Amino acid sequence: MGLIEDLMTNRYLITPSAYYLLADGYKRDFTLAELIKFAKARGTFVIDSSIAREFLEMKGGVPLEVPSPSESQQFAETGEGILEDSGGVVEYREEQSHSVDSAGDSASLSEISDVGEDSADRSGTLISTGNAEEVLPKTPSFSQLEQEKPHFFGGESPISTGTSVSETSSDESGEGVAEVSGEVLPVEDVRTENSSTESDVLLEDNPLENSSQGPLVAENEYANGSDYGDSEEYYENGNGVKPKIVYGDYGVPIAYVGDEVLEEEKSYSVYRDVVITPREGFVYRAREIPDDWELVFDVKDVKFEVPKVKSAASKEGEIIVKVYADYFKSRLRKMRRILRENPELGSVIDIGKLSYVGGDEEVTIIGLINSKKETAKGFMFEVEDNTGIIKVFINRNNEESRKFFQIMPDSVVAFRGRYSRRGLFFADKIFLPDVPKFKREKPPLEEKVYAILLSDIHVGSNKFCEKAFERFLEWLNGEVNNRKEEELVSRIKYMIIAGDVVDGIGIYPGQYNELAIPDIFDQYEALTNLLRNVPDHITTFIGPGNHDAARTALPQPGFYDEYARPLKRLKNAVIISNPAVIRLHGRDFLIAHGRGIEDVVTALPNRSHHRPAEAMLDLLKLRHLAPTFGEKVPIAPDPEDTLVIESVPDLFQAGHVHVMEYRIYNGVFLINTGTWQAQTEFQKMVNIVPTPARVPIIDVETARLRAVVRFDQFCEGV
Ligand code: D5M
Ligand code: FE
Ligand code: ZN
Repeated sequence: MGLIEDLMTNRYLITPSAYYLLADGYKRDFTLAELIKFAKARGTFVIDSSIAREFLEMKGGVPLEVPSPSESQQFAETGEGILEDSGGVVEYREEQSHSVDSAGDSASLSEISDVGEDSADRSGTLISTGNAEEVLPKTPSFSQLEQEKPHFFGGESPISTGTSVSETSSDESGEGVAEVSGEVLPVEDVRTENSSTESDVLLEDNPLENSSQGPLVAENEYANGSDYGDSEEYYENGNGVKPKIVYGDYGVPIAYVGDEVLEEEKSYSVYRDVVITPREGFVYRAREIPDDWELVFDVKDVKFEVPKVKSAASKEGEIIVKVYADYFKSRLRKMRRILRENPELGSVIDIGKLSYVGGDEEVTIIGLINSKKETAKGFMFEVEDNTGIIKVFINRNNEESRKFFQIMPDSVVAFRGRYSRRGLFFADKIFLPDVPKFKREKPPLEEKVYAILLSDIHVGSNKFCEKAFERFLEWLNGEVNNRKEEELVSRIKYMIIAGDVVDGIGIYPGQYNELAIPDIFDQYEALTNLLRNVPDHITTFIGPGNHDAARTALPQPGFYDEYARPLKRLKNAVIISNPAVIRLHGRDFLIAHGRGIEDVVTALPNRSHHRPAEAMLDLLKLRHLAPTFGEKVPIAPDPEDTLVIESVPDLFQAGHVHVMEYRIYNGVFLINTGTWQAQTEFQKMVNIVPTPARVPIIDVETARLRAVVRFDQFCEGV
């Protein structure tokens, strides 16, 4: 056995650079026992290059000369040396990308509708309303109409480019109620006041705040909140050191050599002291309502077939090509099924068989959009299915051609028209997969039950709105200010968090400077410490986003266990994949982090990060969460496409863009749930203006918004 295996058998680890130094002499110049004895004497179980060098020195070997940090800096500058463990932080600087045409802002603002609905359901607007009578002094109130209207940047025009069916912008703001499909649905905007409320006092009075932190407090917290034990994987290796072992990809053990620094010695808090006790006597109706949830889709449950290649000697590249081919076949198959549900589609024919049909016969083809472009007379697409590729043309005088602006590269659509012998398909109708105009009614629920939707908490960022989040947790624990809020809180039974739960490390250039918790393990620890204050009867679903310790490419099955382990201690928390579908009391909630929105904004005209619900609608109509391959959103080479929106949800939640916005389309409620992070320097550069600390409360029965509770006044100046 080799040095690595021998060391691992003895529960010692070696870094690659140390291995490089020691491998040659192993069993020739020294024995395993000597090396382990040396490491043990040094009080470590990880043999790194400095231990290896000292060991070789001790043995009389000649260690490799490695420059000191300052020397290595010089080497680096002259490009002559090998930089090893210099410990320096590499600073990346980004060019200021583009300035903003701010003149566009206010002009467009009044025209943007945050809640549009399809014309079929043209029955009103969904707008937060004011109700002056209910405003009580020093209490959160149903405040003056506060439209969840993001600022509009970039001078883009909000002109609808899509079909008339979908793109109704509502000018009828100021309506007090939202009428949806005949029902009258009030949407309230609850804003917790900042005028020295009881809750502020409660925070300051927190007895644990001034007490010593560390083990004693930790014990308290177990007794007080969730009684989780120490489930970290530690082991005692006989030398008094209790190192933590984590497992990387493929189960390779990695040494977590973070020093065991007690919290009081750290320069940052992981919220051990945030211990919120439920308000005495507060009655939670939700406790009495039986749980009724089911994870109807989770990527972790999908059994992917291992790709079959010709022989074991196949090159890696071949396998990847094969898997992506399977991936797109799977997409095509699923999309065909969706499209065929549309009775208007007519007879569908394979592209490869077009030459068999007569030129005057009207047929339908279904295919992936390889490319699309505008021509002098209309629009040209290159469309592919399993049997062939064809160019499809639609004349610009045809109303249908406007759908060109809703079609993203690599999405699947259907064209109805005629095949010309010149190898061109002339379309006169375009079908997006879309969702049916009418939804089947679901049986009513016996009692009102609510779900709250969150995303992009970004714990660990120095822009994380911790005060607002703590205030929110107190609110959940019954620190409400009026009867209306009491009713809301009392019936909250579910909480869904759609990714970016922590800020992560090294997500974008310069991020390190904006971290309050510069350690990924501690970020999850901190999040857990906050979330254990969520009352036990609330089931919390937690999914990953691009800032999380999870696979970067979509879909994201979950969190990497070794980092997000603290989350497991939470009672009543369910880790979900990105995407996932949760069925709450018979209503399907499609939850995705929402990176696909970025691709929509890139690919389609007149789309903006500041109007995410509109981009979410584009995705819904294409029935795919990230249709475009090879742009901003990486897609994993799974043999099955799990990003297809296979069944029509009642609600579609996404986050990622940090702007809260919602709308209704053909009975589906679409909502982007904003963030708990104030504007970062990076977002300042790219002109993203977040709407932090707002909690949408969803009435599970209707899968519509019941109220928005705002904690953003606690987030100012973060
Ligand atoms: O994403 C927060 C917001 O920042 C979201 O609107 C996307 C945007 N974002 C993220 N990365 C980039 C890059 N590289 N360029 C432009 N815009 C970006 P979050 O995932 O929380 O960082
Ligand atoms: Fe985010
Ligand atoms: Zn994100």
